[in-house]
Amino acid sequence: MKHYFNPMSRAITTHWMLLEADVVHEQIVVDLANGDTDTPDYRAINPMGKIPALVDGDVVVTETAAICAYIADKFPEKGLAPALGTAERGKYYRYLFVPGTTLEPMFTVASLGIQDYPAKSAGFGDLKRCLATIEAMTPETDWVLGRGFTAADVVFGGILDMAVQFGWLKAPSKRVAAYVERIRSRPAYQKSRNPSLP
Ligand SMILES: N[C@@H](CCC(=O)N[C@@H](CS)C(=O)NCC(=O)O)C(=O)O
Repeated sequence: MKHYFNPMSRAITTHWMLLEADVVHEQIVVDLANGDTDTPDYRAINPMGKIPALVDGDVVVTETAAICAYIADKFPEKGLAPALGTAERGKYYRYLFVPGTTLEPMFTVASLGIQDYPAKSAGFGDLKRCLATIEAMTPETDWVLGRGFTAADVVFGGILDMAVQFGWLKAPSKRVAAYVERIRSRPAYQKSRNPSLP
């Protein structure tokens, strides 16, 4: 399995997921500044020219959340995804999709100071509703699906971690701050940030 990665990119989230699942993989470090993703070979993997990307034999997966979901499903014995067809699976999908479709675009628009846009037709709505969604979806204790940590925590917790780190969330509530702390205390998270850890 090849993981196209750079430590200063969203690929830290997929790397963290690979470590949570304890998956042996080939880490291919991509230099974005050097145009490594501007080549025909890389564009054949991801026409967007973006990382992360995962190549597993003939299977190509791009998009952070899709890669995390793919890894969780490929290694069901790791218990990082609820079973197909369960109520938990529905909830799991919400946590996988809301970061990339809604929270991230909102944080981008907000950090650029853009206010004059049609919030009712823009899929990400407005900042007030996104902040209310974060608050409502953040678990008071443990993980988003209850006691068991899943790929949904990597994706949802990953975006909240970045939002706190980069100041997109200006005043995280106690609940959000505590969840981010739980995320950051995971050994796989720490190893993804500090590869010299055992
Ligand atoms: N929606 C994508 C976004 C990926 C993305 O924007 N990656 C950035 C690095 S964090 C990138 O590769 N940028 C290089 C470019 O756009 O040329 C995902 O979640 O994986």
